[in-house]
Amino acid sequence: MKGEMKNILVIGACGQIGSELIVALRERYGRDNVVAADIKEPKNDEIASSGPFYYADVTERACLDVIIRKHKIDTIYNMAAILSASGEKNPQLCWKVNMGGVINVLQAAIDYDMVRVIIPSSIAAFGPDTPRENTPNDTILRPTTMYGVTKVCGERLCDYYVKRFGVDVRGLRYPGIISYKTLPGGGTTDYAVEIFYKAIEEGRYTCFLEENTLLPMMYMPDCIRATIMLAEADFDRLEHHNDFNVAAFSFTPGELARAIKKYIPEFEIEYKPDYRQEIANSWPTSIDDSVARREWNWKPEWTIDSMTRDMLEKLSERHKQGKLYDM
Ligand code: VAH
Repeated sequence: MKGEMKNILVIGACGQIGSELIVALRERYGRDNVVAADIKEPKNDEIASSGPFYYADVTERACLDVIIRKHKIDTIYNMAAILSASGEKNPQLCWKVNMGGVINVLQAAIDYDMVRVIIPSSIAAFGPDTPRENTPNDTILRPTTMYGVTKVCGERLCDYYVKRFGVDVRGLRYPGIISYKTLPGGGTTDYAVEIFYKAIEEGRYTCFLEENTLLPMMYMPDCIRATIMLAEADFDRLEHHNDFNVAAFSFTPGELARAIKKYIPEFEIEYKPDYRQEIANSWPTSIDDSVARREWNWKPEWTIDSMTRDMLEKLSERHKQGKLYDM
């Protein structure tokens, strides 16, 4: 145990998960003890006005060192990544950002003797020859996307740094994450967020995946809670490190459309699969998260119905104020 997490750096703080993680961590650890960094400026002042923010590129180690030294950072959450769909458009950049970020954060953990680093993985680490139903935590990892390759490499590198250098690194294999505070970018599961905006704005949505594409998903409040629970878990209980399966529910675009129609009966959907269909077909349909439940008491709280109701409530409120896309 390397001591308590006191001064935290969130890299990728303007991303879909990072932008909500920073707010939750500031509430929990104090606004001046949680530093935000990203390669893009915050869209809203919730991040910039609620504590320190730096423009920083996770692949530039010198940028990180300036922040680490100035704020005596002892914990890093590395949320910076290029996701699956964008990664297939520019695989070399995906490797550079995702792996460059992981190696910089792991090396910084050694150089500054950090308490902990959180380096996420994803269900994208699995591939088409992984058992797709109730996918076990420890199984075949032969992904067919560059994003998935970076996640498997990241997992193996993290395990090596735990065993070889004693770094305390942890991470979750996130499923598709649904939220209303920021628009996701470059993901294959993004349809599950876009559909809510279009349902409210236009009453119809053209989905880029086939109707029956079953994928594991999670609502953002569960995602943030799981991330912080794992970060604060007792290291001595952990047999795994940054490759924990977590799940909440799985649904298809058709099932999500039917859940939305309970609130917007006139909602219509059509399906026009694109290149992301092949990516989705390579991923699990459901996840076995028993290891996370055993090692750090994971348990989801949101369901597809409670998530749908909350998403529509929050976005409808913003739409009424003419601010649907004001992030
Ligand atoms: C993506 N949202 O679609 C991410 C996630 C499992 C999916 O990794 O690429």
